[in-house]
Amino acid sequence: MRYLITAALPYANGPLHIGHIAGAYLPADIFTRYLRLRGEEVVFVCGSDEHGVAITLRAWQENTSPQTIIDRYHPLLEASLRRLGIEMDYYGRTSHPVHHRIAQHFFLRLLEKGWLERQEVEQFWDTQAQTFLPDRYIIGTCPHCGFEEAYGDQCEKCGALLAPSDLINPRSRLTGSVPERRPSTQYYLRLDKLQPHLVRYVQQHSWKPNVGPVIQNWLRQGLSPRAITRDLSWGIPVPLEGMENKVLYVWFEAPLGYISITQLWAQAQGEPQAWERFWKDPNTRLVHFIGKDNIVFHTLIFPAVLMAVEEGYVLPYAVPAHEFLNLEGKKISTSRRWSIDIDAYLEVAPDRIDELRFVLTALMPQTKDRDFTWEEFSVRINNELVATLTNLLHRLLSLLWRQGRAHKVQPTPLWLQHRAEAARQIGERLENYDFAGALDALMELARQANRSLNEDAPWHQSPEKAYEILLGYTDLLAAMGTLLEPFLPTRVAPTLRSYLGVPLFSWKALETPSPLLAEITLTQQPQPLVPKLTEKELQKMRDTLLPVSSEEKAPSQAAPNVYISIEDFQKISLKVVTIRKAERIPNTDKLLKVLIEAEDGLHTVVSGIAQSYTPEQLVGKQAIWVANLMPRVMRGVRSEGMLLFAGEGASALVRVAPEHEVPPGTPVK
Ligand code: B3M
Ligand code: ZN
Repeated sequence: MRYLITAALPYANGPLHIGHIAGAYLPADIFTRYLRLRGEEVVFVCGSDEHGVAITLRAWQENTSPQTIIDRYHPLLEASLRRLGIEMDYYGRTSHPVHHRIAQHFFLRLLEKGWLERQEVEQFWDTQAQTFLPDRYIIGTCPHCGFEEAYGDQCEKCGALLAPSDLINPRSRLTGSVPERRPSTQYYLRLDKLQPHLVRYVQQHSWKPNVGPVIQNWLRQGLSPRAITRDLSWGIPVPLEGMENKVLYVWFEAPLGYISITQLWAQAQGEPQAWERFWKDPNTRLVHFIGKDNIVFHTLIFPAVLMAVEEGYVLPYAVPAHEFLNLEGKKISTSRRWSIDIDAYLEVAPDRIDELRFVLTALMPQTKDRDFTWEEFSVRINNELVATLTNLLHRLLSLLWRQGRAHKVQPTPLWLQHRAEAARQIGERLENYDFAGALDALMELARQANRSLNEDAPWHQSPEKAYEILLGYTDLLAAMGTLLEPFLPTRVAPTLRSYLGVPLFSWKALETPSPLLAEITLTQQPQPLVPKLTEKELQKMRDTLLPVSSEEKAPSQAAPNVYISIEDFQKISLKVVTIRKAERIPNTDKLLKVLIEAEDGLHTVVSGIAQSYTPEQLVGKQAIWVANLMPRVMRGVRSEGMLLFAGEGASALVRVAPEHEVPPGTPVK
């Protein structure tokens, strides 16, 4: 079989975080590596998504151009993916002329084939910023639940799908001004007419349990025509006269990036036509790794476009979408700074890349959201990766080293069966996109070996018998050099192979119960493959990578640098309070329960400051209190509002207080 593997094209407006890695890039990489070991023909493409409002907005906030933003992030994204061992054949970008050409060609072809329709619509115009506003950059009051900060496409409070014109008191997120309505012309893709073809396509494929229902839901509601042009200056120009200042909708053109990037790959291979083998031969399996928020675009809209152009393109064979990875119980959000960025991780722990891959595979949100905690990170590394797997390998390697360099490979028939069976099971699970399950099958093989080694107890045997026992595990050691490769390819698997002086074997050989080779020759004295993670190391990672206590981070609607109106600011009630009592909340390292006095009596606030202040240092002091924050329960304590501290990093916070004491409850304005 031939495979074209893709992973969602990251927006070139910021770094990737661990959720992106666990949700798309890591599974795509594991899958690709496995298929290569099977000897399949595979190409894995990815690249930067360089258009769309997220990038325009970022540029606006930083008072620079979209080009500056993408030129900064495009190389960074590729570099960090590569350092994580994500082995893409080509990392492209959607600002490339080849991509622009393909996207414009697709648009014209859809027009020619009658799948597009022109519509006059009313859109919101920001008079201060002199730009049309995308739906998401308009906020206002939700007509369903009264939430005052609902976005123009959806209310985050009640979940209702909205159009900007549904909002009461709409205003621009860019400038806070009241937008004007202006007529505009857009092209719509007739998804309604394509629906019957899509229904057939969807029936002919099998979908993961977390993907199928999402598709069915869209189809049940009935697809409606969808605008594929936008009034924006940044993007791929609509190739028609009279459509100046309009660009192709990013979700129309970005998936076409998979095609343009395959073309660029083919060119780089010196075989410019090779891309067609991957896109136009029905023997190719096109597999898209994405996050759950991208499902509709990959399972319905992109296939619709591919079929509608009638140019013989293959359609996605599988769309293994992942759910979300949360962080310490809360949704990851870069704008709210509740995130572990990959670049930051690579900086703090450059030698712990396979360890991160291991944990993210074990926690992969395959069918439901999962949660990453530092606690679990360290337990998975020390108690599983090290205790079960790499200690075993190190133990075997060291025992052998003591006996000399060259050793016969003399597996028992039983162990050949175990190894072949495990390889089959890992492969089967990977082919079903069950990455955590595959890793577990690998760990089960290690557990089995640990048990049997402890039963054999070579250390209690005569030297000859002990050595014979040891030789029984040499085939397993050699096999591990390949079995680990899809999961731990940046350091652990290659180091193991280099100690043993063995090559990568084919997966088929691993599935066959006969010895992989006749002899191994150790090359050097083995060191532990994965050093235990120390408390100190963990603490450093925690402090640098996630400095803000989760409890402190109440979701804020406005991203940093987005202007808010004076009316919005006036909604926040700030008061000076006096701290009357403070105590640590048991079993937490950051939280204090603080009793404060305001003009109306005492209130309790849970504050993530225990690494910067002891309770004694606070009692009797004054602080600034956000009084009207929605109360919430944390660790069983009801917290009213929030105390303000300056600084970054849980251990470097400084209390903010009035210059001299004022009566408790004095407002701050
Ligand atoms: N640029 C990334 C995202 O939605 C988006 C994926 C495009 S895949 C063609 O997070
Ligand atoms: Zn609502």
